Amino acid sequence: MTDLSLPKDFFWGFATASYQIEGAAKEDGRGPSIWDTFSHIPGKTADGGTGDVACDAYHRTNEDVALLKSSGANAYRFSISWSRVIPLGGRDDPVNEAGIAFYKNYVDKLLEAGITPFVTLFHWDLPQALHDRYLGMLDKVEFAKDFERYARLMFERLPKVKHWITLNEPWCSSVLGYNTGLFAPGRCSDRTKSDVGDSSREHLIVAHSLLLAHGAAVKAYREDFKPKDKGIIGVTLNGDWTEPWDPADPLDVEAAERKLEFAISWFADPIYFGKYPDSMRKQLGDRLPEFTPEEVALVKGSNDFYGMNHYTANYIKHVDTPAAEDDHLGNLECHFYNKAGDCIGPETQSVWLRPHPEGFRKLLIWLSKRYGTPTIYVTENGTSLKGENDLPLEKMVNDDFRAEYFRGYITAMARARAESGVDVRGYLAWSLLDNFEWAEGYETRFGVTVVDYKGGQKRYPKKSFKVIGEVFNQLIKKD
Ligand code: PNW
Repeated sequence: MTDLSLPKDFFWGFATASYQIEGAAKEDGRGPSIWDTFSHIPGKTADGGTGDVACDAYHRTNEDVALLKSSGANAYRFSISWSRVIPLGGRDDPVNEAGIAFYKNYVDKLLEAGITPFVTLFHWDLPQALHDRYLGMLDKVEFAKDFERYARLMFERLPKVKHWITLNEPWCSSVLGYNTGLFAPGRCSDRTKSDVGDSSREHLIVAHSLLLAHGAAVKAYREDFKPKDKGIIGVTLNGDWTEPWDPADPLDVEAAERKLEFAISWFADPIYFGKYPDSMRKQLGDRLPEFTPEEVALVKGSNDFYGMNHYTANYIKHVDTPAAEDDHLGNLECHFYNKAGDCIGPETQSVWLRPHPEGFRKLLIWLSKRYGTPTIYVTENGTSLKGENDLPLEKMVNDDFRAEYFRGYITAMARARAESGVDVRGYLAWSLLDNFEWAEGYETRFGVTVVDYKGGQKRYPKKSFKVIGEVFNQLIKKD
């Protein structure tokens, strides 16, 4: 048996995001984000849910830090609401000191509790004013400048933060926001869903802008803050593992690899190699933007670490017809069953998510090989549970399915590290709390803690909350 132990300085804990937990949407000068607007449009979220109140985390700093501390975690990932600190978002717009004070206090309280903050600057909640002003991420020049100014403000005001994440899952901002239209701002070519948008192009433009904004923020940090503050900065990318539907069919094998490139390398190749993957150029032609030499200089080499969000896996089947103009997958089909009839994993509450821990191990190795053994922080991993929201509270806390998910996934990660030399140094489970699950509203829960939305937002740790701590306690070396 290989020794699966993790080093003493391994970070583990939980993750959240501002719009999903904070609430206090109009308090202390916060301006609206595109998610405030979108979630208030009838029909855009499953249960009509919005982030107006969410988990009321804005008013519960002490309670939530105490909860974290009781878990034994030594790290916590949260995101900053851009429109809480710069209500109109832009580089010449006023700063909201009350918003800054909230995050400053959060960081101080975490550090006092011995918990290292991992701070995300942009977890999808673009200030609405920037969307109104110049269509937000569709304008690469304006967006990158405004993002850089916002990033600088946070670097300057939160010097105790040593782990910065520029963007969360730019794939989701791009594809779900501008191609399928399922997420804010909901733009797409389907005129029954949106009056505006072009699903064949806009997501590609948005992705390019996000990469430039990431590059600009990293450059600013490295030049003007890193020398004195000594922190590190990187981007967080999502990506599911893929297996060929028919492993004997070279076209399925190729399609499985292509799916990884369309989802992950779309962002990671520019960051590590300075160009988009060939498979994307081949399918998308000149709809895929080109990097100018100045842009390459900004984006290439802009990761101190790779932030990895990972949840699930799919079987991939190639298709013989030419790609549709609005295709974002790489002209292929995703399946839960393969040719032999094997199922990738059991159902959850999320249509896109089925547990398959072996895929986590394989993807860690794939990333490590392709990108030259980067330092990896797993910035999200977790699951929903089929029907969890319909259970009474006493049953909701017994989330054995989720506890097993975490056991399987954490062990798979430890194996990738021990057996294959993957340089993974931290793991943050999604999520500390049940929260606003975007288009799924409050019907889908991802928390290791029940939030009793109807009972004064009280928190009740689930079994998985404890199990994650036990697993890391066993794995992390004591001396
Ligand atoms: C991530 N998909 O989102 C986000 O970073 C979190 O904010 C979110 O709550 C969590 O995963 C659980 O969903 C995703 O449709 C949302 O493939 C949707 C997808 C992937 C990731």
